[in-house]
Amino acid sequence: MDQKRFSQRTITEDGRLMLAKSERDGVETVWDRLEAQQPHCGYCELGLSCRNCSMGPCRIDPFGEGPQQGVCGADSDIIVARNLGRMIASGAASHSDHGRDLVEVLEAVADGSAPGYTIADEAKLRRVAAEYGVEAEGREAGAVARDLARAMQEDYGTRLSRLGLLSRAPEPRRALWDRLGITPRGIDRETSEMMHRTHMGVDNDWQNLLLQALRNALSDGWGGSMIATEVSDILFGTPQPVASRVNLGVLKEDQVNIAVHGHNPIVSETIMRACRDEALLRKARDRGASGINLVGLCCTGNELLMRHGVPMAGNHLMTELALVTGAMEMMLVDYQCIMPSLGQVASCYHTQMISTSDKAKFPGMEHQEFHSDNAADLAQRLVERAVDNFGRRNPDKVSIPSQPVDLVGGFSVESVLQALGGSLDPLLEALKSGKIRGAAGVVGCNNPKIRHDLGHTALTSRLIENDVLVLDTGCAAVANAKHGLEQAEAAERAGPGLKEVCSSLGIPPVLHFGSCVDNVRILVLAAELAKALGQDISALPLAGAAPEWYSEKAVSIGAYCVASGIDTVLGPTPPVTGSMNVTGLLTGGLEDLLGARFAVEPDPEEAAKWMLSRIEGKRKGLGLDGR
Ligand code: BF8
Ligand code: SF4
Repeated sequence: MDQKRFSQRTITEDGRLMLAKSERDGVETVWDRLEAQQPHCGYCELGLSCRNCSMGPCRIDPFGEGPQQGVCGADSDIIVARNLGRMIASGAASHSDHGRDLVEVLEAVADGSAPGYTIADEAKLRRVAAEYGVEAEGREAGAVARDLARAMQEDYGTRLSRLGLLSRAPEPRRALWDRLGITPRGIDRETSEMMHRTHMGVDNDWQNLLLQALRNALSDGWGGSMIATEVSDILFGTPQPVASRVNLGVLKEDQVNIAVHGHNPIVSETIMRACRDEALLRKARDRGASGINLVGLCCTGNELLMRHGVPMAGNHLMTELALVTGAMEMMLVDYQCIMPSLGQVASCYHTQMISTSDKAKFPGMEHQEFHSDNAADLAQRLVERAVDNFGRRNPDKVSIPSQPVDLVGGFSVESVLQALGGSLDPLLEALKSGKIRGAAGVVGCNNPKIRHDLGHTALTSRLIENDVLVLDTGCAAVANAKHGLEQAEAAERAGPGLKEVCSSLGIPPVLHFGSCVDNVRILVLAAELAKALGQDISALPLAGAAPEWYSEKAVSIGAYCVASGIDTVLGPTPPVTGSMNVTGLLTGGLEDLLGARFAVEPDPEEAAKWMLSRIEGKRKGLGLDGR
C-alpha cells in the first residue's frame, strides 16, 4: 500500500509510519477490518433492524415497498427509538459502572482494606460530602469517606426521587427536567428501565422512549460519570496544570516501555507507582535499560496525564499501532475501548498483554485480576515482569516514530478558577465583551470511518480562529494535543480576542479537560457560568461536538449535553435516519423542549460553521453583540 492510502487513513505522522510498518510486519489493523466489512448493512445503518425478540429479527424497508412493521407490529419510529435508547443505556451503564468501581475503592480505603490507595484530596472529599449532606466538619477523613461512599451507592440503587449531584444544575434546568418528567432518579434504575421499556410489548410510543433515553443519559452525566470524576479526584488528586508530551515518540528505545490502556485510574495509578519504585528501577538498569517508561493510551492515559503528566502514546486508533512499534514490553488494560484484536497484534512482537478486570477478559491476554486489597502488590509483580521482558525485545522489529509534541494538561473546574484568580468574573467579562465569543466542548473518539484526527483538529482550529475557547476530553484531547493545540504558544493560532485572553493568563486556547467521564467537568463549569449570569445553560454561547465518535458512551454524552441545554454536533451519522420523526425531533424539535438540539455533520468545516452560528445566536439571545 502506498503512502497516499496511509494518509487517507490518518493525518498523523506516527500513524502513517506505523501503518506502513504494520503492513511490512503482516499485522492487520482496524482500517483493514473496516474495509473487509464493506458494504455495511443498510438497514442497520438506518437503525431499521431489530433483534429484540425471537419472533424476529425484523427489518423495515426504507423505500416503503417491503414490510413497514416488524413481526410484533413495531414501525420504523418505534424500532429506531428503541435502538437509540439501548445505545444510550449501554453508554450510561459503562460510565456509571466505572464510577461504581471507584466508589467501592473509596469505601475500602475508609475501611482500611485498600493498602495501595489513599485519599489524595481531603478538601475535595469534604466539599463533595457536604453536597451529599454528609457531616464533614470535625470528623476524620475515613469516616467522611465511608459515609460519602454509602451516599453515592444510594445514588446507584435506592434513591427514590433525584440524584444527589443534580443540585449542581441551575434551577431553571432542574425545573425543566421536572416538567418534562426526565429528572434522573437512581443511576441503575434509569438504565434498567430503559432496557425494560425497549423489551417487546412495553413502551411503544417513540417520543416516550426518547424521553426515557434522555433521562437515562442524564443519569450518566449528572450521576455515574460525575461520581467517577469526583471520586477519582478524591482518591488520586484534583488535576492542576501539568506539562506532558504526546504521540508514539514518547516511547523510549533504551527503556522498559509499559502502556496502560482503558479507563479506570484504579489500575493505572498503582502501575504508575510501581514504575517509580527504586528497587524495580535498579532492576531495570541491571537488565540494561536506562529506566522504566510508563505511557498512557486512551482515557486511563488521560487520567494519568491530567494528574501526573504521564506522557500519552495515543488515542483509540493508535492502540494497535503502539504495539506495532515493537518497543512495548507490556500493555495492561482495564475496560472500555480495548479492541479485542490487541492480543493478536501483540503476538507478532514480544509484548506481554495483561487484562486486569473481572468484567473484561480478552483473547490473547493473560488475566491478572486487580482488587483494592491486592493492587499495590500485583502492580509491583507485573512491572517486574515487564522489566524482565526487556531482554526479549527484538531490536530488528523496533521502530519508534516521530518527535513527541509538548502539551499542558490538567484543567479542572478547580484549576480553571485558580488560573482566573479565584472567580469566574474574568471569563464572564471576556464573554460579555466578545473577546471570547463562546466556549465549545470537542470530545469523543476516533472512528476509522473518519480520517484519523482530522475531525477533531480541523474543527478545533476553526473554532479557536473564531475566538471560541475549546475544552477537550477523551481521544479528541489527544488528537488536539498531537496537533500542538494544547500549548500556550497555540494562542498564536487563535483569533485576536482569544489570543489576548490566553496570552494574559498564560493558558492554551484549547484546554485539556481530561477523560470522557470528565466531560462532567465541562457540565459543572457551564452550570456555574449559567448561575453567575442568572440564566439557564441553554442561554449560554456554548456548543459541543463529537467529530469522530464511535462509542455508545459518546451517544450518552451527546444526549446528556443536549438535555443539559448544550447544542451538539456529531460527525458520523447515528443510526436514526430510518425514522423521519426521530431524526426530526433530535435535530429540530428538541430545541423547543430543551433549548438545544443535535446536528449531524461529518465535514469538520461545516460543523464549525454550525457551532459558530449557534454560538452567535445565543449571544444575540443574551443581548450581547452578534457577528
Ligand atoms: O471514553 S473517546 S474511543 S477512549 S469512548 Fe473510547 Fe471514545 Fe476514546 Fe475514552 Ni471516550
Ligand atoms: Fe421483530 Fe418486534 Fe421482535 Fe423486534 S421486537 S425482533 S420488531 S418482532
